[in-house]
Amino acid sequence: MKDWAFTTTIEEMEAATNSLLETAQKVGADTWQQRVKNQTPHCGFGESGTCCRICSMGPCRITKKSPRGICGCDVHGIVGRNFLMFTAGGAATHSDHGREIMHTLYQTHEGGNYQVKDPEKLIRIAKEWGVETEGKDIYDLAHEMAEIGLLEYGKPFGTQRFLKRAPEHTQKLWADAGIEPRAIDREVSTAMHMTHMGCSSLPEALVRQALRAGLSDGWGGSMMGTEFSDVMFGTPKPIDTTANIGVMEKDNVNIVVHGHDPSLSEMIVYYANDPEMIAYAKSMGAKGITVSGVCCTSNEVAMRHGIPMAGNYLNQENVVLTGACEAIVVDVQCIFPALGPLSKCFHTKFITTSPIARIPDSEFIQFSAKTAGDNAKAIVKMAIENFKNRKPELVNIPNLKQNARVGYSVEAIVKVLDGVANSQVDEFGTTKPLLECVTSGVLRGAVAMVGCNNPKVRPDSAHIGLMKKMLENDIIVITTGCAAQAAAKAGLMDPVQAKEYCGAGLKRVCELAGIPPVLHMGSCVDISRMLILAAELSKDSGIPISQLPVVGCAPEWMSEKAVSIGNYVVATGIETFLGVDPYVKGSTEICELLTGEHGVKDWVEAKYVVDTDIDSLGDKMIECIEAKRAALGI
Ligand code: MSK
Repeated sequence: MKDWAFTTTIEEMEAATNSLLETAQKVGADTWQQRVKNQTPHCGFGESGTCCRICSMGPCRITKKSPRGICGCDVHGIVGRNFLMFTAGGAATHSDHGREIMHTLYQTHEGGNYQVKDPEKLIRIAKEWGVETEGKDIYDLAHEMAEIGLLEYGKPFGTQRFLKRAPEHTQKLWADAGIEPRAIDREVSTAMHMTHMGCSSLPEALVRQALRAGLSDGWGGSMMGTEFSDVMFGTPKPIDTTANIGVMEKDNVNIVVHGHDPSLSEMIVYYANDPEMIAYAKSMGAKGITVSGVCCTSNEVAMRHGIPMAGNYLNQENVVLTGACEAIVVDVQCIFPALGPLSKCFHTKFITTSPIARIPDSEFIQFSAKTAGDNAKAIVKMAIENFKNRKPELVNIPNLKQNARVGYSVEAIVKVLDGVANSQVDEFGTTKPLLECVTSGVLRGAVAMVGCNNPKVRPDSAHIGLMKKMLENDIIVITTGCAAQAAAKAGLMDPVQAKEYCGAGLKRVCELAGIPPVLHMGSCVDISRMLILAAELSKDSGIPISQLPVVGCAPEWMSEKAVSIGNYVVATGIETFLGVDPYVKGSTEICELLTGEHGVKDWVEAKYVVDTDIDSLGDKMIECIEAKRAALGI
């Protein structure tokens, strides 16, 4: 066993949380830890997916005594419909994020709040989409691309433009299975239509549409969200930052950004660095301004500006409990409504900014692309003016902090690895050096680890435990979302120390390329970066994605988005390992379709593996990678 001396342990993180929970008790604040106790045990019908409430004849619950709902739907139809609705919720959410980004792109102009920071990338995508770029003003091109991108949501005919990025083999599988996503909104609407009372109850049809809706997210809405965020805010490059609750600074005004859409946080970061604002903070008795983040908004600004990451999903209450948070500013998704009453127990301003996420007990400052600068300035000012309201006796910032190198977009990964092998890297480079590491056995394979925290799993223990296991076995980890923040908090993205924990092969790669063994690829929508990387590896090697020694894993997932992600990762040909059950165990037929050898596996050459025993899940991932190597004869 390796000595993991330099990492922050789960026990240390829990001790920090416990010290914050003491403050919660002192001020009478409610916390998720208490609410989990109040909600336990969970409803068995809900957990197995066997409760149907899509019409008002029920709700119907399936038992041995009552094997069908009032309409006659059996358990497989009910579980399948619930699974599809869950997926549709996730696909809609991710894709609407992408849509907002396209609207922001439409507002870009020279000298404006939003500008084109990566014109080469915009031109590259425009050429890919067959849009004339010669002699065109970059902002005219941005607006044209924004309109075309927005039409991907509702176009009457055709399939998603980005599908062409997939290897031909994958495209053919999708066509043969009838799951090529058409307009994004259509796939979500079709899913909701199919699950309406009196429509589909055939398990196979429901699962097929779940894959299709998922693909409309991964290769549609999410991919647009990622690609055009890069166009506006810059394509991430490796950058050093810090992670864990100790990034908040006692003597500074602390602003915490939380949610997903980088449009807001980019502006907050900009104004928090404004000398005028820093001077104002000093005039209010602070030493400066610290912006840190939670969840995927944090990932976005960490990747592009090195903004420190205060924590992940189940740490969102912790930042308020420090008593040193002047403002928690949120955009969309993964925001606990609990932040409203919690912030009232402290001096913290809880600021909501999106009409999509209206939450009681918050101050609402509607953020829009047109007024973004003024909105951000007002928020930063509000936080500064709140510094004087702190109650010093409640301030407790646990001293936990790790160094992390983040910012591994596909472009950055290709550049660092190709750069090791070739001094001349062309426009996009190649994944061949990475492939050579894999085929030679220096690296055994790769795991894409994604997803949330879920109180059903000891927070971060599955992410960190599995990552350590992979590193010891020379398996490189690419990661996004709250899984990425778990790694950063633990120290697994420390570019100096983390390589010491790897097997000899992975350690050598890290030393040669100057990378940590766990690569931060961004936020939840940035899982689309992983799809692009898998596609490039497949095209560069001539090996179908499903045969590459690569697996996906979401050991602590919780959201609808995660199910949509799971569906598009599986549908892309990547075996996906879950540590939390997706509410389907009530139906043998749905389980068989998702996890059996002759369900989705027959259509897309990959399936789900569900195991709530995390150690056993890790063993299965390694077995799967080794089996793929053996099948390739490497
Ligand atoms: S923030 S969806 S808790 S990864 Fe993207 Fe984290 Fe999951 Fe939200």
